[in-house]
Amino acid sequence: DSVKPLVISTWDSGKTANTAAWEVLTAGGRALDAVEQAGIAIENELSCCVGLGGNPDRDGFVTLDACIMDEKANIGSVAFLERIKHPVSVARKVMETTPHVMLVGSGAQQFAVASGFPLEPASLSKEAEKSYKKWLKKAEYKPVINIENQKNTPGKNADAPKKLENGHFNHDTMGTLAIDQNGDLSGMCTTSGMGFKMRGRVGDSPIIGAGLFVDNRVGAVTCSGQGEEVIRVAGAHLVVEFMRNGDSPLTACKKAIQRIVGRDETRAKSFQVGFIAVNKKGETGAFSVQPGFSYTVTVEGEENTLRHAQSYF
Ligand code: SD4
Repeated sequence: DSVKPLVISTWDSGKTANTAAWEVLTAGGRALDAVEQAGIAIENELSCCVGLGGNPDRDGFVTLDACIMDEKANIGSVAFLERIKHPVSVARKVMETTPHVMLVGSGAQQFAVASGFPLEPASLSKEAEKSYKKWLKKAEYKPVINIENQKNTPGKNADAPKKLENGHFNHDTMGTLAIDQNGDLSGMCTTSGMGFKMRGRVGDSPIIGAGLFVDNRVGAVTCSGQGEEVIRVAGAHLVVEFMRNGDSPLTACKKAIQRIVGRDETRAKSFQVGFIAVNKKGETGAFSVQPGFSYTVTVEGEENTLRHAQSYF
């Protein structure tokens, strides 16, 4: 017996994503449509780390990464995409209307515009502009652990999510995984990447196998945190493989985190990575390097339950 439908998303802000996905799932829609709607909902909100309101790169430009994967291993991805509001939908268009799986930079933007996505102004959100000005004073690249669950203030670290001036919670790279009423799995991941990154830097989030992986026979995985560390171990794919070999979602996420930390435990103290996973039965699990990683699960009768992942440290 499996739990379905089900949706699980990274961080506290997974509530927004899950709510959008749940509407699709309860109406009998595909998991693919559900996760795309989750991405769109989160890209519409002001955030440090997703969509056009996100923190810019060190040259002051917001550049977006996203990908999507369905139950048939169809995949689409965009990276280093500027001035387009819904990278997750562009990723889906790449998947469904091109012979390719990934488009980047000006080519991705050209494709998006040709596909009917409006070109948005290149301006920063008020929050991002404040953060960027503050950042420019020192101009050091120092990712803040769990920035996704904090107010958008570089250098501050606190556990509790704080409300932004517009009443939204600040949030992060949003990864969403869903099982639909048919029992089919899909996932998506969308982000503005690490704030104040080098121009042209791409993280794990648009890379199938790193930031997201779905195997309809086994399960689905996505993650948030320091993308370089996730790419190094092909993170999401690694977690799916552990589940394929019989591990529960929790154990699989834990083993992948141990793999990442095991390279250099001292260095691992300075970064965050958190995985969330769901298996074909609808069992969920998560694990992170640092405390403070949260995720949101929605199933019948239990909507948007916030859970805190266990962590290595
Ligand atoms: C990245 N994994 O670009 C993303 C960042 C992230 O919440 O998760 N932010 O490396």
